[in-house]
Amino acid sequence: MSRGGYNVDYSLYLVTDSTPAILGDRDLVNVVEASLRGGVTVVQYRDKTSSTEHLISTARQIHQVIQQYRIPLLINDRLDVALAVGCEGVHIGQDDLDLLTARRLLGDDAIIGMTVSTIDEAQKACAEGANYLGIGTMFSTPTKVDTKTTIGTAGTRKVLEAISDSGKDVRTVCIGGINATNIQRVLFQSSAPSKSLDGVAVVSAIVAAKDPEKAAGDLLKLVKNPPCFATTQLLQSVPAIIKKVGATVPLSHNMTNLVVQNFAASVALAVGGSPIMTNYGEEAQDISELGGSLVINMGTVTPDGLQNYAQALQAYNLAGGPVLLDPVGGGATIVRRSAIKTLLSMGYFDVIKGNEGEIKAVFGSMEQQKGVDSGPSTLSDIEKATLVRDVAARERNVVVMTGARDFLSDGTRTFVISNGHGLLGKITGSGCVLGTTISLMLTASRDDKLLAAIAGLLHYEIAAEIAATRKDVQGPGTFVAALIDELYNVQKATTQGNLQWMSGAK
Ligand code: 3NM
Repeated sequence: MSRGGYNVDYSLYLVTDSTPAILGDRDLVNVVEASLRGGVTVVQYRDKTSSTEHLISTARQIHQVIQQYRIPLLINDRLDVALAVGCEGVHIGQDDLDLLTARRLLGDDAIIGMTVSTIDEAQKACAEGANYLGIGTMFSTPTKVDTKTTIGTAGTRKVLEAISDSGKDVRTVCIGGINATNIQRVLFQSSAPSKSLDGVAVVSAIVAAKDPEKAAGDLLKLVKNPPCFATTQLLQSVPAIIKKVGATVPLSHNMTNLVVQNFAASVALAVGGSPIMTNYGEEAQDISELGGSLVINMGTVTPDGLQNYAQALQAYNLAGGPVLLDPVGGGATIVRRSAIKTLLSMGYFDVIKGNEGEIKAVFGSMEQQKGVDSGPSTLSDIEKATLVRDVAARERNVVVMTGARDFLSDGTRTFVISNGHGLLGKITGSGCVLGTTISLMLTASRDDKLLAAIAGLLHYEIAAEIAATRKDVQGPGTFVAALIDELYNVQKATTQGNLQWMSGAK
């Protein structure tokens, strides 16, 4: 069984119901077609009572319609029906066939979703290779009166938190009693800092609606646009920063390591800047007067290098140009620990960006970092937030700590950003070129460095998400090329006003 090569968008997941109380006397296939016109993004055919013959015939008709929309059809519970129809997968409940057997029968390409209500069920489903989880029951609902438990938004959040470090890219929707009135607050209140819902699943809000097309369209709009109560002033200002970079084409001066010079230059161009890659301190004064920003990346530090950095840092501090420090491998060697101390004493960095090991080294921790990778995290979310806040308050600047979730603070305001994609961890220099991206944003948001860091992170990580789901991306190699494309596309779409910024940021 194949998922048809579709990139599954779980934003608005329709579960069908054929009972007269919900469907009335309408034709299910017509109702599904109307909801597809309205914008549902996944359909699950669920019918607990009809004959196998009827199930197969209806599923076939739905599948024919849905294929025109390039979205997947999943069958509730009945693998035999899914196989007979050749659709994209199944949804199974806790009392149905077990996941491992379903996977064996349907193959690796099939989409298999599972209903979960508890942390244990969710962790087990993740471990067994579910593609997505239907978390519920959110609220009691007349559509399904035999639900075992209602867990509300707080219970959903606990499940999301528990699976956030599963190491698997498992998608999530919630289900039960969700409609146009509560959909936005459900998404907002259910989201954990570490993992958000990918969408909502509904039955009656669409199937029982007088006009399923309009109902689906209205729900999709609500899912795609974060509610007013969730938006912050900062987030609303992000597109303007990105646009300004595109309009002003600032110089991006990178004193960076040998490994990433080419990649960083390409990223600077894609994001809207004009790169100059030189590690020679003597040149810095002239360059610093051209209105750009400087990245000091200690990736391949040498005694000469340190002197060059100091010269450039001084030039930029005097000229007023922003400087970003990337203390690569800061906790790996005595030389690097001491280099950080020297650099911090020599001048001012507007932003310090690093992984957990590096930010710990900036803080002054003597913990050993293995190479330039951060290694396994030893800090809880609260400890990470406290660390970035304390270092930023000490330095009076902005500190960005990257990871599966990024923590950033200006000493007063502290944020967590959950965008990005696992493939960023599989390519060389992904952190370094993020530094280049943020440094360019600093030229466009000189008064609010935190806003610049948020803009840079979001531009970069949303581009990574788009790149990672492109059909032509087969792994880390093709991802690099796609990432550069999408950084460029995000810049272009933002400048043209074609990107729904508020719905992409997590
Ligand atoms: N599964 P409505 S709740 C099909 O908790 C289904 O697993 C649930 O219907 C679960 O959107 C449910 O009309 C019914 O409330 C949801």
